[in-house]
Amino acid sequence: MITNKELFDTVNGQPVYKLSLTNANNMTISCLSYGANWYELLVPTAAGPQNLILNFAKIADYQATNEYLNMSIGRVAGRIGQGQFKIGDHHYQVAANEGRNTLHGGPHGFNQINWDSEVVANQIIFTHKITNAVDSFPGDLDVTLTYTLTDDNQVLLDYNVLSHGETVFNPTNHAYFNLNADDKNIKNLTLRLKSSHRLALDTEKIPTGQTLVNTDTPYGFETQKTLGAAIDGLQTIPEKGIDDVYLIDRHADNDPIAVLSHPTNHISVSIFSQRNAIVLFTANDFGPDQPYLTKTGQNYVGVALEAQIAPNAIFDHDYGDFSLQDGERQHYQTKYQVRF
Ligand code: G6D
Repeated sequence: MITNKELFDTVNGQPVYKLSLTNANNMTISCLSYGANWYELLVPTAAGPQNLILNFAKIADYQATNEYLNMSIGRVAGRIGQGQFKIGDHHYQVAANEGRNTLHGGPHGFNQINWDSEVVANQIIFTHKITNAVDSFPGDLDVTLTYTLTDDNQVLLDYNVLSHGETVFNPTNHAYFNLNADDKNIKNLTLRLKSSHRLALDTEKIPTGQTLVNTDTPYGFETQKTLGAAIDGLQTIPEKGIDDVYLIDRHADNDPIAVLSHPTNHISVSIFSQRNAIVLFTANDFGPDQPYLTKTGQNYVGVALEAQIAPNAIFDHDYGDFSLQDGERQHYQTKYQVRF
């Protein structure tokens, strides 16, 4: 395993490092300390290394958008209505950053942190102590985010925390994938999801607590189909694409919850997770002005697949419970099997 750590940029006068790993098959991942960002997923091709995820050239570009481009997301992925929730009988109010609601951990979420970072053996390790005083969530969290690259071409994302005081924790990664070597958007890619239902969302994209059937609708991916077929079938709704929370059906540990494939170049990414939801977001309104390094800014430039516990678990424990008590540890893992 080849490792590297180098200066990438600065943020608020602090160094932002780029850390990378290359395995025995010449597959590389790299990350940025800012946002514990997944910067590159490079596979070898006849034309040279191909990045399967989107990225920018400098930190200012990440700060200029609200796309959370390939950022680590936490304490809590998704939206918390009016930033309000309960743990037991305790009511909490956290900072809003999307109107009256809290999106992706609020204005001081994981994506805003310049993490302590090191690369050791086949792991890129990010650490940080997140405090209530900074992000307004209850309790403090000792957080370790680890990217592991294996010689089986797997990328493992491990989230480990120790809670000081009760809190909530439901992290994800906001990587946008595009498996095309040329400048195509994602409409030609195929997707299969282990999901027959999704959460109903209100006009602010807050879960209503109801579920909707995906089967035989443009949202259905139980059998592999192109993202374009789904997107074209949704042009009459305001979103003009998908930005939804898919509930994962019961499945074996070695069954992927999502498989994203290119129709011809043999490249695919299979996602494995034991949590009960995955957000599918098809970048529906990404304009031409975004300076991605490998793609022209365009609608549907990438597809985000964000494994997590269903966000409405924060108010409905029928969908899970991502609260932690004082002194409690928690670990989640998302695994990406890459084929090329
Ligand atoms: C939009 O609604 C979507 C979110 O799901 C996504 O995470 C974000 O853009 C980047 O707010």
